[in-house]
Amino acid sequence: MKYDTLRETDPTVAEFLKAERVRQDDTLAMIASENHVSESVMEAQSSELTNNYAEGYPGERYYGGCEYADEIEQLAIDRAKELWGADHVNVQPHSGSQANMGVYLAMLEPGDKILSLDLTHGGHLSHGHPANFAGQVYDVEQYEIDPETGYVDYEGLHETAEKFEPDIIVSGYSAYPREVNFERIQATADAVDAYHIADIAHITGLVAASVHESPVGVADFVTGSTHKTIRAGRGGIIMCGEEYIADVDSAVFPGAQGGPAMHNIAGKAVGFGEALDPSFDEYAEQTVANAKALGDRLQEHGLDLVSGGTDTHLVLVDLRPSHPDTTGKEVETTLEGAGIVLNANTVPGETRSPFNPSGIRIGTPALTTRGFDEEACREVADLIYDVIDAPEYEAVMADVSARVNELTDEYPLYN
Ligand code: DSN
Repeated sequence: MKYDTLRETDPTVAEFLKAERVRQDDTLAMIASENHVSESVMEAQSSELTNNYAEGYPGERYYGGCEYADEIEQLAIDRAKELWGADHVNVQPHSGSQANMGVYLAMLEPGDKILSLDLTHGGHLSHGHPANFAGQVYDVEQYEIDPETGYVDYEGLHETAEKFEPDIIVSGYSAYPREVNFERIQATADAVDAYHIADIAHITGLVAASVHESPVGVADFVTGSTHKTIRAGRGGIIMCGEEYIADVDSAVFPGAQGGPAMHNIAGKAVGFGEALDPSFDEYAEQTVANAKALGDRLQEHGLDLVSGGTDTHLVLVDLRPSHPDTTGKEVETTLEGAGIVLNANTVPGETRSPFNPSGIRIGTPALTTRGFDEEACREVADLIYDVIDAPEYEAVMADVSARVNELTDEYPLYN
């Protein structure tokens, strides 16, 4: 088969892909769930494995032609086990949500009870929101963030668990800046005889680098996505102890999914290999140091951070105390105009709507991949503050855009 480049066969798509590459290169990606994978991970993800059907697991496939798929999936599994110290890892979930679905399917019957953090307090759709299958199939009760402290209300969680008697408690969050006390939540799960899923989607990389407490060996199940702080191929992952292997594996396939996305699993293998290098620990430490520096600087400007700071890769700004008339969506839109991309986010005790909430979530994983250090992140905090404080001034927007251009040139993304 003659190889024609995408530019030759489909210049329209090629042009959009090029534009996306330029967009990523020329803007500051501060969406806390995003990162920039290496070109090696991208190469693996765009490999011939996209053609392959490998239903089943290494050595036990329903199709021929899987010898290299077997090698690669086993490598991804072995590297993941080494990274997180898990007894068993399933690397097939197509996403973090699919990973959660796999555990629910493995352990719950329809109508069983899930106790999880409210989405507007930093939870996730797949933890039981009514718009998601988890909220439709299971009976869901939610716990909250303590509005005074900005930390998980562990006591409230415990009391709710005693009353609700859940089958599963979900910990791990999408917009929570503080270290999660997995052991405390496990104690509640033990007290009410519930399973515990720790969804570490956001902090997979921080846990792998021991920058955040690990729930592996504490919670019954650990789920996550593989393209956020861990910076591997896109998708999900489930970790569990020996006793749950058969249930989890059969829930993922054939329970929830058909053929695994082998090209993404190759990307996972490559990214996990990169994360096993000691330099990854430095990256994870720097990501957190950068978030702290950014958060401190925003506070010096008078902005209010939920929980007063961060232990992780993100900060959550509640705009209401400092800028009561400014919404998160307005800030998201104006900042994007200046080349800083982040997302509007609900805050605990939200008084607006999820579409136009009162906060912004700001993450440092992608900037840290580009080489940003604390000083550079403090400057980014200044730029963010300038836009929040004076979005109507064209001169401010022009200055911030110009400085973003200089920073993206100073810290280039891909060669
Ligand atoms: N959508 C992701 C996030 O931004 O947190 C979680 O799946």
